[in-house]
Amino acid sequence: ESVLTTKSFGRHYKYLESVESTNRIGREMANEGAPEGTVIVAEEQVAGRGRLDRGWYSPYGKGLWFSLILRPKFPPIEAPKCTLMAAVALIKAFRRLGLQTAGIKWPNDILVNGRKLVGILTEMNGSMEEISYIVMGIGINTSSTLEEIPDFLKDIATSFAMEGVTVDRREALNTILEELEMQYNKVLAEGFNSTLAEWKELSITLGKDVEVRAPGNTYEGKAIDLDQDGNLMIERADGSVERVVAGDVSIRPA
Ligand code: BT5
Repeated sequence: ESVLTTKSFGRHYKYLESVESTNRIGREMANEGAPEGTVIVAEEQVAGRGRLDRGWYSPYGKGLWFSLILRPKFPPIEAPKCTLMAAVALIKAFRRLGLQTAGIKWPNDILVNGRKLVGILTEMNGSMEEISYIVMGIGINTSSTLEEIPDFLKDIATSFAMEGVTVDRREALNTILEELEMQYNKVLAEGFNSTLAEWKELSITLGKDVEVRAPGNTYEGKAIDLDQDGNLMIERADGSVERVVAGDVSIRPA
């Protein structure tokens, strides 16, 4: 059974066989006035993107590669927390789909046993005062097998299939859109506090010794908390606390 039960998310829907990047189509559609909740899904992305000009491997039919347009009224400074919100909603959806072991690595990865199942790319357009739109891109590996994925991903990526869980992509997308819509409505009604609390519960980064690679600065420390803006707080050996606004964090083996 896969009947869409959302009110807004996925009600405007564009399905494409092959695109450069669904986020790119999302930005174009948003610029042309596409409403909140618009979803763009592709079977394949030939130039799927991650953060910082990195690529996102998106082979035909092997994953859910999609983007969601949001038009929230909250201030632009809140926008980065949409990535954290999405990660929480995705974990809840995955549990409903039979995958119980996924956790969140700050800021935008969902991992299973240390391997990346999901990447999230949140892009915003607007001014300092007002968000015009957010395009939230989500890539989920569903049926890729270890044999199929390229060598550079063999040690770092996983999929539902590789974790022994079979998913129907249509049902999975419906479940995900339901959870995303519920989480988003909660944020709109109550703000981000309870979502950030849920994020902390589902995080695999907090409490760990990590290496931080921020622009122009690499250091080690312990991830001790998430602040109100969604930044990761790192305690260094000398007791000082750093806030990571943007960057990559790798969890050091214990
Ligand atoms: C991300 O970037 O994780 C964000 C990925 C967002 C993808 C979605 S798909 C729909 C929408 N349209 C797009 O064009 N993008 C979004 P980042 O944290 O920079 O991680 C990128 C790194 O993840 C790469 O450098 C690889 O190491 C790894 N990677 C690439 N493809 C992968 C895959 N399919 N599965 C797991 N890891 C992957």
